[in-house]
Amino acid sequence: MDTICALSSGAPPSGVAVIRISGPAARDCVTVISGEPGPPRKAGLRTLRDPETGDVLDQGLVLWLPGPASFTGEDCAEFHCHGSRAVVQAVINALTKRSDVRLAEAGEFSRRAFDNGKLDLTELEGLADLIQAETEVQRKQAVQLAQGHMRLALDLWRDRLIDLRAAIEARLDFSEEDDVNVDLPLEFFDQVSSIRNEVASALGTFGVAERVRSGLRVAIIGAPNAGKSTLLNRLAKRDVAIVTDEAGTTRDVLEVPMDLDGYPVVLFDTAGLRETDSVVEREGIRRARLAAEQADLVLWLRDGSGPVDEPAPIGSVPLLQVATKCDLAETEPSDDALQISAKTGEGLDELLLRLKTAAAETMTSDAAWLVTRARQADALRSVVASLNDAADKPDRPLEMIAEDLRAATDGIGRVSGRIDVEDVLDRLFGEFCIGK
Ligand SMILES: Nc1nc2c(ncn2[C@@H]2O[C@H](COP(=O)(O)OP(=O)(O)OP(=O)(O)O)[C@@H](O)[C@H]2O)c(=O)[nH]1
Ligand SMILES: [Mg+2]
Repeated sequence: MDTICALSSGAPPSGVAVIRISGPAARDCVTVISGEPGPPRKAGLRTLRDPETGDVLDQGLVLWLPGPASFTGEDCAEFHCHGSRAVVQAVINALTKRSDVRLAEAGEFSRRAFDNGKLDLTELEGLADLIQAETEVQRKQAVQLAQGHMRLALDLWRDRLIDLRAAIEARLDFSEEDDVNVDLPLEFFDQVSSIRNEVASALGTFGVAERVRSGLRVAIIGAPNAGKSTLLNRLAKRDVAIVTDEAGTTRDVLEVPMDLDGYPVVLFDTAGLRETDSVVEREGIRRARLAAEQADLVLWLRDGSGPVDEPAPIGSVPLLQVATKCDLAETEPSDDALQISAKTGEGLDELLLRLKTAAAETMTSDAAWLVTRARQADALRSVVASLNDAADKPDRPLEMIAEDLRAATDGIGRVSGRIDVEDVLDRLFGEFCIGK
């Protein structure tokens, strides 16, 4: 097994850089670069030297993290040195000059942790999400997963299923002896249904988790010149979209992620809806409609200084009516649209509050953990289907019920990564950065 190393902290230059090593040569690497390792898991200030020339490379903290009590389960070490390109390069060069050490691939440390049974697949997925988390709600969801809340539930379900299978096996063995009653007790089927219900209720959290990962999708829709792009720029606090007083300025759908008090929200600015002969604008309008249909919420904007135009409903997507340019309006509006002015800022706090409330409604769950990925949901659905058969068709041969329970256990195993995972792993580790 190769020893791997990588820069695990962010791109240089940075105050401090963390270079990570994992594998059988980790201890020797520490020894030749910074002297005999100190006590495990205690940082020591050392001079780092080129093992061949003895040149001083830098001074920094060295951590010796012997396996199996390490992240990967192998012998590991970390150099915390100054975060310049040159220092990082020099230390990495000193390591990879050895024939038994090479640069790690993306996610390779995590892959070793998985291979050594340190983490299951759901914990890895939690880690991947944690590294990519941009808002507080995303962080919380990822931490639950990374800390093994789902793993624990899966392990318990699996244990219970194995007990139930054992109960059948015992009866199958006895059934050759005629005087033994081989019927399963009612309690057996109660157990099966109760596991099925727990898995089904966990599956119900998938919608929430999906929103947390992708953010609440809010499409800004309305007639040309309603002030859509101006609002987007104001909320994004950047000049993202071109604003002019020409009708039909925006053509492409522009996407801006926002963090609303921890809730992830993605705003979509779109082309103004109208009849037009321009081929480009028509394509823009087609995309605007699509963005509206795929949104969780549509902000229907109209120029509040002009007459009221009724919004066209967009499928079943909830709609919030917004009257813009209220700084120009001379009379009170005749409908109950939310009054805003991107120019003076009036009404924007209220708008943000409504967006946050909508996000909170779709992203709040009482569950201890959430099903966060389609992969997990697919496997859990197959578990529910197998348990449905086992619970609802008790009058079948014991072998068939045993087979349903085996399929359910396999489904659980697919979620936690005990079986059938090579393709999933390759995709997942691609999401990690090098050094994790
Ligand atoms: N006074 C005032 N003018 C505004 C306000 N919001 C937008 N405008 C002006 O309205 C005009 C159109 O604004 P845009 O943001 O480009 O409108 P849009 O809805 O994106 O238009 P299209 O991209 O063409 O569909 C610009 O001249 C803006 O400066 C506002 O709150 N107050
Ligand atoms: Mg625009």
